[in-house]
Amino acid sequence: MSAGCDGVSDRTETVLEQIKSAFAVGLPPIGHGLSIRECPSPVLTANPRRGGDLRFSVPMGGWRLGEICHNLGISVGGISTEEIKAMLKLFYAPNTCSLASHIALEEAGAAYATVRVDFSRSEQRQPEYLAINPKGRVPALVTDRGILTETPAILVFIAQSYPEAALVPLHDPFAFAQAQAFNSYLCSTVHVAHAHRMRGERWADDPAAIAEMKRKVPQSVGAAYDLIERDMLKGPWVMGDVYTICNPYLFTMSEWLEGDGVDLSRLPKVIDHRNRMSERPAVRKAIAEERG
Ligand SMILES: N[C@@H](CCC(=O)N[C@@H](CS)C(=O)NCC(=O)O)C(=O)O
Repeated sequence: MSAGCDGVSDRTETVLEQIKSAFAVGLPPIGHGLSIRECPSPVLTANPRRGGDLRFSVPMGGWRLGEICHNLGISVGGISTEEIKAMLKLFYAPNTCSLASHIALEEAGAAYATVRVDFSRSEQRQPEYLAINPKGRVPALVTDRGILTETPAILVFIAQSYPEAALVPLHDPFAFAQAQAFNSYLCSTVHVAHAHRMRGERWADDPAAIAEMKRKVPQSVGAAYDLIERDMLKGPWVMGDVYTICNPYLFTMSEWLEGDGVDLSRLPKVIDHRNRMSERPAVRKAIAEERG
């Protein structure tokens, strides 16, 4: 979905005032068009649109922006309030697995909003977020039909919702299952092995046991990556020449390799894949937005 700048109504300032009071935050004046981006603190800023799709990224609870606009009966950036309400909203935290879904949304050309969940303030365990995802984890994707969790499911949802982006072999049951098998392995084996480094308290109370789980991570994550390197990553992309939803997911996990203490020299294909991924505009954009 894209919208020109011309559609911003005269009531934009009124709307921003409403948003300001709704979130008790300060807003600078805006130029043509409207783009509302997240700031590190709970402050909204409005910037001139850089063209392309409407994006807004706001603090926790800010995803109600669409509803506020709807209640005010206005359109933002030429996009109808119904469209804003229907817009996908990704709850994410920087440097986590939610990056895979963020990249996939970009690759798909989806209209979406992002909402940062601040782990440093344990927002993932607060009632406000647990109402969105009772698992207390990111990612969570709010759709017009309900909320989705679990990265492999979200990635397939994105791929099927935007078939023109061809992010999965939709009409080839075997190839589709291969993509699912790869992503399932990342979700159920690689990610879980990685989590033993910082989330050992999920599985044990004894500090010695937690320390032991942490100590094992270079070995367990390394073994999983040996398999990916040797048997699963076809190259140049995961499934060969065709770019699929497996790639943002592998890239996201591969970003953790150094932290997990895995020897990169034994993973030339994985590192080549990571480097190539990091050049893609969608990847750059998602990362810049999460770190910005
Ligand atoms: N199986 C889930 C795992 C989600 C998950 O564990 N996310 C981590 C970030 S990578 C999280 O939210 N951790 C927060 C916590 O453990 O408190 C998926 O693939 O989406």
